[in-house]
Amino acid sequence: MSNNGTREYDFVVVSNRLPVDRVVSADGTESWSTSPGGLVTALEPVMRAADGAWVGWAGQPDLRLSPFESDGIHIVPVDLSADDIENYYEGFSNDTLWPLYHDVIAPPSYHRIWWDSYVDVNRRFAEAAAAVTSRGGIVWVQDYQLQLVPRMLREIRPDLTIGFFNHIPFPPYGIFSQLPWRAQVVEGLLGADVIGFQRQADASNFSRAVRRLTPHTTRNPIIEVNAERSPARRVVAKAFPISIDAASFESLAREPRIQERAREIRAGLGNPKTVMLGVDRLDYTKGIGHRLKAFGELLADGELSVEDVTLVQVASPSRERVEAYINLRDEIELTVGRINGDFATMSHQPISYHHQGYPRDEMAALYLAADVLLVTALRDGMNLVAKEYVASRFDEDGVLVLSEFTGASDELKRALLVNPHDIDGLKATILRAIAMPREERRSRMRALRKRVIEHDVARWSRAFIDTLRQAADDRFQRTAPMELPEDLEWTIDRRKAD
Ligand code: GDG
Repeated sequence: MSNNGTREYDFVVVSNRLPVDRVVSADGTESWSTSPGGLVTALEPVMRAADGAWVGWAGQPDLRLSPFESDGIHIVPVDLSADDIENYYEGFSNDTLWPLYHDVIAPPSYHRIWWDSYVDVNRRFAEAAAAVTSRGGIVWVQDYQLQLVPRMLREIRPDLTIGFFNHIPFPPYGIFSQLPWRAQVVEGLLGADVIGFQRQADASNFSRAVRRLTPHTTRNPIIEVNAERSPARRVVAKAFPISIDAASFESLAREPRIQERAREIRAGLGNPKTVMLGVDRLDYTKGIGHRLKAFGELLADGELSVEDVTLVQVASPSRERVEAYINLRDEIELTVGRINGDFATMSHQPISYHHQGYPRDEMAALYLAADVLLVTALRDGMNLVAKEYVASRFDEDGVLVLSEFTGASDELKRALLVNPHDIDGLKATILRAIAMPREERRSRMRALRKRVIEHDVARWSRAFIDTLRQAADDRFQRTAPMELPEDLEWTIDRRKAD
């Protein structure tokens, strides 16, 4: 407990979005349900063991909530106004950083007013974390929306050990250097003791940006940060490929009701010989259009017939107020409509398209129902859908077609790897997946499963937190015991009052 009565925690996770959703029932009563995301599952055991707290936004504007507890997790809400959401979240996060960090697949927009809001909101997150973390505690900041938080937090609380994990790619310098605020972003991240990336290539891109933009020296995986008036600080920047709770996907898929549902799904599609599946947020990084183009051409060429093959495409709604996403939806739905119009028979439809989100049970049934999973992302930090498919296939069947431009392709080498830009190559790979003999499917799926089961999300969070603890130990050995500035409590209180 701090002097001003705020509860403090030794382990604090900070992410843009809290792991809980606000549910308002018909009679107006309000409750919170834990969102079943991978991050919550990964961090829940750590949070419980450390009695930790989660700092983030509750997903709706102007809620002005006090800290509360949900399902045993201590929640510390950060309030965002409608303007913050427009400028910091939909603007700078999703219309500047997202396209820039995904190889400029869509053109990023640069607006100073969005940047100002990003700085302002990052500061509020840093202050919220500073106010609830105990002396010498650990703070783990998540993702691209909060890249300035590590440095801002270190300035307020030099006693803390700070980690940062980037869930999306970190772009090559030739692309990153477009960002008008590139140096501020790099210095923001360098406030952390450990910076985690999905792939080694992302960590290397970051180190190169550090060399180009700052006077700091890099010797993989260490960056020596030299700041005026303080001793050099060591930052570790390396890959920690994220994963899923593989065991829970497998046990869900093993439930008889899920297997029954998988059979029902196939029957509902008219029991085609082959069911192919795509599951993506409706996002231009996911290469949904490339997948549809390849499938449409295979039907047009007569290499696939609508009686034999159905493509189920789940495109879950995403960022629906951002213009690029509104246009993407129109494009994809036009293409789906054309392919279905051109090739449907009275009894069969080539594409079963769903602009909806589904419960986890239904996802598991879909994975079991699919002979082929198509992941054709043009750039993707990791792609958890690929890993979920593999984890669900306890029957050692199913073929994973996986884009080389996903982080997952670094690990899942026995998938059928494709370059989604090469439409002929993609078509050939789809045909190969459909025709693959059972023995080859089994041997490939076995190898994929071994990787996903051994490298699950618990291992990911353990590896990151161990590195963070190690960094903290090194820091305390290299420097004299750190004294908290005397006016620290005052600083935090004053900032909160502002
Ligand atoms: C970012 C990075 C990185 C999707 N539709 C439904 C649904 N989902 C679930 C999937 C999966 C998750 O959402 C999507 O994760 P991905 O990894 O595929 O992609 P992003 O959303 O872009 O995530 C990515 C990830 O962060 C983690 O670091 O891998 O590269 O872009 O779990 O199953 N889940 C349910 N219904 C749906 O309709 N229940």
